[in-house]
Amino acid sequence: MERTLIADTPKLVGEKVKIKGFVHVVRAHGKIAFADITDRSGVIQVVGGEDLAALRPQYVVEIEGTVNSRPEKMVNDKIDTGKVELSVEKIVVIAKSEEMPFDMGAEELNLELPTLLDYRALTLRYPKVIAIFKVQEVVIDAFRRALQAKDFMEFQAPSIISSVPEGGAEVFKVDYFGRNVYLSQSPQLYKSLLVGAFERVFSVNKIFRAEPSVTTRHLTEVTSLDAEFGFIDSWEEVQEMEEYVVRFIFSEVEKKCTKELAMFGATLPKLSDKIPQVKLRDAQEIIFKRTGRDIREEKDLAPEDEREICKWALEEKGSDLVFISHFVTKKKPFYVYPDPKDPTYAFSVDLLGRGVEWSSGGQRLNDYKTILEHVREWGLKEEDIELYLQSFKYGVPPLGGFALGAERVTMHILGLKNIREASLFPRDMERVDVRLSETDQK
Ligand code: AMO
Repeated sequence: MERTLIADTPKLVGEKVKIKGFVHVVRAHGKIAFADITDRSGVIQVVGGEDLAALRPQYVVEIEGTVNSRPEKMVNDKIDTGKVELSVEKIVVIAKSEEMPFDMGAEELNLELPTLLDYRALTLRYPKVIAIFKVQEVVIDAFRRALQAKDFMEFQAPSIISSVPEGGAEVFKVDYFGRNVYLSQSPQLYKSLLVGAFERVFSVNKIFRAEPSVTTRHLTEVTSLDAEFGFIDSWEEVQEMEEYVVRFIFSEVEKKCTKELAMFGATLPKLSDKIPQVKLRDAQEIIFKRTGRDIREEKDLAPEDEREICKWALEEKGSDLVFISHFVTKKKPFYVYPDPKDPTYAFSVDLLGRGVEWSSGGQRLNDYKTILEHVREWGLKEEDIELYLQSFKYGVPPLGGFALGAERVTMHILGLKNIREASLFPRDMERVDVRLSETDQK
């Protein structure tokens, strides 16, 4: 008999089927037993006797039986197969599982984060954990499709690079045949130079940040959703493109992830007709007026400022998202485009959502001579970014772009407390798959 996917069983009432999947939970009541069996398509209740009662959580099984309608009062509206159940006729155990270290059948896993991650290969099987990554897949796929629809071309960015495009110390040095190179902090220089070849590009790739602190919003390996395009008329065009992409992502998640959102009691971020936008200086003024905290001379927003300006955006503009523009030029990487009216500030724009930064972006310098001046001023070596400079030497149109962190977007769509939950295999300074102990240090 061919395998039937669990999701198809409600259409097959009265018929014999064979399902294959995992035992999620077994409930034995005397001679009668119930089990929830999951496969990639869903979950179904199976009814049987001693054979079924003998199964253990996470056993891999093949079950033949008849699909029956459940009695009215046994219908479970919470699952798609809630109107049916499978009466067991034959069970084959395909693979056994050892004793569970915790109750995988519980309504909520309720594990401390370290335990959730120590047992990642197992906890990834939990339906609510699976749901996080279904949402993330839709986010990434929507990012791709939104840009493809605007004629952007996908490229594969290198991970081994010779320079530190974003500046700062948060970079992993790699011994490369006796020379120093780095794990890519960002595909920034490649996406910009590719504008010279393809005009509009995007990439979905890993970036690496040697974040020396353990916070709820930082990883050392991040999935970066990068876009860059040329022939822009202004930095605002970059912001508009980003808004279009983010709206498309939300609409796709709304369409395809109803079940997953419901599992988390999550609602998509609220949007007004247009995502509000404020300059850094104005944001600081707003925060000062609202809280009395005078941060007006600061060069950037601290995490509590980001939370406050997001609160303002929601209360005053009805939006969970807000663009902050015109950051301090010297606090941004060398490639930012200073505002000609006031070069202290740059045509850069961050998107904040639900209290946290989701992306950075803006217009970039495209004039070769000005780029060389910035390279010197920012203390970079021309030879480290030779190909990038080569592109601009031979002419690149006005350009800009942005990068969204896929884990942060997923985390804030679902209201997760820690970004690690939104990464299949999160890396931080204390963990690479397993917890790193001091004795591991070389
Ligand atoms: P930036 O450094 O702001 O900008 O990174 C872009 C976005 O990537 C995500 N992100 C992170 N997420 C989790 N943990 C981290 N350690 C981490 N670092 C970054 C965030 C952030 O907003 N080249 C520019 C982008 C551009 O201008 O196009 C850049 O890298 O969501």
